[in-house]
Amino acid sequence: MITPSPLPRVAAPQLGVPESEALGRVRAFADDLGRRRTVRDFDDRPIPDGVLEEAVRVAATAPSGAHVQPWRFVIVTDLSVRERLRAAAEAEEREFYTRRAPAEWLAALGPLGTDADKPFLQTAPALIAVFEVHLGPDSPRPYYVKESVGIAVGFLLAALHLAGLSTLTHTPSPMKFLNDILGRPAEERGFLLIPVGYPAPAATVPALVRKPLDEVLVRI
Ligand code: IYR
Repeated sequence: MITPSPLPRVAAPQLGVPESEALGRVRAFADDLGRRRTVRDFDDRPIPDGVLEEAVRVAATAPSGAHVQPWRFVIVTDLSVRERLRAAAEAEEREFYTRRAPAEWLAALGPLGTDADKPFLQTAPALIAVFEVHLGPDSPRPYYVKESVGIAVGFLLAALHLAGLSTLTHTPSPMKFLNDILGRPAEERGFLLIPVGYPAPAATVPALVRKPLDEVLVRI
């Protein structure tokens, strides 16, 4: 096996944020991202041109194992494709809610009120299907795929929130139907299906409470 030679190196970016501004900036970011909520009831208001593509550009800046960038993002706005995705997801979800899910899991979902109906796949003006890209004819072996794609999706959700858009990290299971309907090759494996848009005027979200910092943070 030939070991490729190291890449040429360039200067690390000095981001130039004054130290006096550091806390204020990160606090403002926390407050802003803290307003993000998963939304399940979307308006049909269209998404401004170019926003989805730029948000994917943000996602694709994520770090990845061995810099393999093992992700693919499919933006779906075509209504007939969204309808097919809804029908296929609901078929899997009906199995999940009536047969596959253990009682304990259903109990955990109870407070959130989710069920097998997924109208948001049709009503949201856009869906972003996120795939992990595994070894294939045109793709190298990736490393830490879930970590890499998970970070990229975090960037994506933050970018869409910054643009004033709401999202839902939908996890239909299994996701093979995404490959079939979206025509993706076998080395691409569904990771998440993300409806994007504006909340319907009457949309509500559960009154969740986030854990206080001292419950999620340990300092040593
Ligand atoms: N995939 C199902 C079930 C589901 C599972 C979890 I964990 C959630 O946080 C929400 C839903 C569904 O999409 O309904």
